Amino acid sequence: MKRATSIGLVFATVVFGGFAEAAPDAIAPSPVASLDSDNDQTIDISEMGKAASDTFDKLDSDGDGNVDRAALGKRMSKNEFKTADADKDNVLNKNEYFLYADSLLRAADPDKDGTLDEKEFSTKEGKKLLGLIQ
Ligand SMILES: [Ca+2]
Ligand SMILES: [Ca+2]
Ligand SMILES: [Ca+2]
Ligand SMILES: [Ca+2]
Repeated sequence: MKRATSIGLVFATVVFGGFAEAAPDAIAPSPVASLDSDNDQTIDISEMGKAASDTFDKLDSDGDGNVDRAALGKRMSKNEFKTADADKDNVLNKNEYFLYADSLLRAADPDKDGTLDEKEFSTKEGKKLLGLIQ
């Protein structure tokens, strides 16, 4: 996994080399980088939770602490919404939203180290999680 990551980085550096010279901070734009506030190349639960919380607040435009399925749009299918809506009141509160994101994080984390790297984010669950929290 480490090997694959460094090959990916080399590739990205070559591809984005031109940009990197102009803007050193913008090397290899990736979904992980945009969420990785401590820059360890992985997303842990607190970074995920922060992104989920920000996104939830954005979706909850009336600020009542709930989002309905329409507000989530393509982020969740009908069945996923049902699964996430633990108390079956047809809206998700932040806790339900977070727990669902957490279940995706765990599903996308086969090595169970509690963090997702770039490769884990490219799995089906990882992509779903990214779509949900961004
Ligand atoms: Ca991190
Ligand atoms: Ca609301
Ligand atoms: Ca609910
Ligand atoms: Ca992992």
